[in-house]
Amino acid sequence: MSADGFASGPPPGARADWTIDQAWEGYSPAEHQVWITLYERQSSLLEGRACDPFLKGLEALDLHRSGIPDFGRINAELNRLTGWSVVAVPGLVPDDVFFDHLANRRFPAGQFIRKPDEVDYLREPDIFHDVFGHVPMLTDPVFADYMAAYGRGGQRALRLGRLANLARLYWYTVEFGLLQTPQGARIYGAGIVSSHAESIFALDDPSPNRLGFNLERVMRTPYRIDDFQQVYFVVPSLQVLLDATLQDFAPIYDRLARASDIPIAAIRPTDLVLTRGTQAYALSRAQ
Ligand code: HBI
Ligand code: FE
Repeated sequence: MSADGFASGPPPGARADWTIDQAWEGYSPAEHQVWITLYERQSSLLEGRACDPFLKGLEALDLHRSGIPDFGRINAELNRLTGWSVVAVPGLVPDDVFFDHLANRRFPAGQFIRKPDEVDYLREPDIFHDVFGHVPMLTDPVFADYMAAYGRGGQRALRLGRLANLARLYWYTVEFGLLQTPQGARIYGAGIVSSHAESIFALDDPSPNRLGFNLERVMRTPYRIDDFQQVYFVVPSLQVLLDATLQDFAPIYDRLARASDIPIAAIRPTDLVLTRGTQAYALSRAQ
């Protein structure tokens, strides 16, 4: 097993870059029904919660069709909009493979869909998390550039041994990021927007901290992989995200090597505090 816990090469049936055929015609009516159930539950919730670029992406890619989308169909439009395409993979892929796909504007999406009894939580990103959660934002030119820049940054972080810091940036933006708008904070993070409960918790619950986005602050902050986040970071615009990746990370990594992690629920004097959370949810789960 290699460092990141993967067997030396791609699984049987997968290509060298870990991609597989989506085999859209192979999905059963029951699998299409899971997508429809999840889609209808989320889309009725997201007006007024998801940011405009996300909602426009859902429409542009026609993801509300009845059932699991055919990557060939959505890629024609996605390619035209931002040069991105969705490729099918069996599940999580090694970090270096993941970053190479992102750097080349290919989003690796799980080919499988969760079981009806897994509707709320699943171990590994399935096609609903990846295609409903991540792909609509790839229709936005600025975010599309950010994701490609992140892929290049990930390749460099692997070479420098700084992946843990960079993974936090992905987690608190691409997965759990919030965007400031004149109407208030709106969701752009895939992990939130694909979760019914967290789409409510992230915006409405008094428990989590909501802090202004700061690149190095985020890269020093651990995250939860098993429950709602205890802190969400809010960007003033997607351009701020892209600009943050266009600087040289070497001096940042040098400073991070000498800086300690910031406790997950802590608020620092230099933080821009939008919500000083009660942490009541996290405390109730800790007992
Ligand atoms: N593989 N398919 C897939 N999807 C992911 O989101 C993913 C991955 N491999 C690695 C990974 N994410 C993270 O470890 C990196 O963001 C650091
Ligand atoms: Fe994800």
